[in-house]
Amino acid sequence: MISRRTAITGAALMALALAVPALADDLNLPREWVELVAPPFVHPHEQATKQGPKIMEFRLVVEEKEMVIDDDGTKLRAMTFNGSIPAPMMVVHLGDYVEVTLVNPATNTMPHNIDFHAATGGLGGGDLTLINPGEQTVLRFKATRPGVYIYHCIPGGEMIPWHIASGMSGAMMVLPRDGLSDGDGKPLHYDRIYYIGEQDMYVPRDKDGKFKTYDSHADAFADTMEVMRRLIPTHVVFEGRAGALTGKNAMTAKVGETVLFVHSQADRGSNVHIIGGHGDYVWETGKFNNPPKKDLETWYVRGGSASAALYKFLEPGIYAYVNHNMIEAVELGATAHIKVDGAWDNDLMAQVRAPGPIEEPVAEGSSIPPAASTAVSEAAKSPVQAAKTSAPVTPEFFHIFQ
Ligand SMILES: [Cu+2]
Repeated sequence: MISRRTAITGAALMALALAVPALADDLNLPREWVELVAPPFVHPHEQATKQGPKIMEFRLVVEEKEMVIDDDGTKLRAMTFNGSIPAPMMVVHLGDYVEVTLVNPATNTMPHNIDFHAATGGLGGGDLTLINPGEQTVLRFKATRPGVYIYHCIPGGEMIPWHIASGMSGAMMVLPRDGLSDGDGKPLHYDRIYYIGEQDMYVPRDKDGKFKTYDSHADAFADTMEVMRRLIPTHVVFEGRAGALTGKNAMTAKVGETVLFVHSQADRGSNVHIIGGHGDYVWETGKFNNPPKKDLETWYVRGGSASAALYKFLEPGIYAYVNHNMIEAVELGATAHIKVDGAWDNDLMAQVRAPGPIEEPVAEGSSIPPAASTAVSEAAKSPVQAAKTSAPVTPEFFHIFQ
């Protein structure tokens, strides 16, 4: 298996030797330097643009380091672009040129490179960007297909799955120049955007079942590969750590705001679901030349891809954003929260009756005893009171999803 994979990469490198791409000519286009930000946030960008194509400049610095991935202090020998898991999201427009400077500082121990799924040719740039510690390289490619795409390290052989599972993936969004649309010509806009990168992780345990720590990446390699080959993750997390987007780190929004959620998974598929919410418009495969699906409850993010989902929040509260494989959500870490402020809409949901003792139905055709009718209207007030104070309602599921 491993030698075959290596052979695949080797064959690609050999083919490349026969067709070496020329060094880039200068393009007579304006340049824009983009300062990347750590997920779940995304750098400022225009949704639709009247400007012509540009050269969009980005810088990614590889960091090999140890990172804590849960509240128990479990440590991963992580590898990252720009220090975060997932790597930062980049946004460009169709027809722009993406120019990425990839830096591998001398303090690192391994070669790294980058494969952009949005790019065409040369292993997505992997063949042109493999650099040793102490080197840097610059890759340019044209963004020719609109959509959300992942990018990841692809250094060859079993280094590929190891580097990816250690954190080396991120996302790029190529927006249509006139912005998103519903597929029937209606423009779609978002008030906020969040990028959620999901990653399965495989931390070795000692003979007592405790997670092991290692002095170096090299020390961790053999044990980690052994756990990875069994395909049973010890962690499935958003933003590199269980709880990275919960509690005080929850994503935020307001009632009436439309939020674009970009979700990537470089390895395994994921079943994205917002508990109590929906996807109004979902590009499940992430490609904007396909019309979005409407009113989805859950959408599938294929391993090695990203999806984009647009949702307008209609009720306040704490929403759980999960991988709806609930084993992965609750036991392995794939849960985030979205704290939504605003007024409660009693028409969309109300508690008709607060929990109480079971009573025998007395009135024919009704399960509610007439004597309880006053209690019913009293109970129904609780969401209304929340609306009056504009305090965020905390639905029951939030307590369930601690
Ligand atoms: Cu790498």
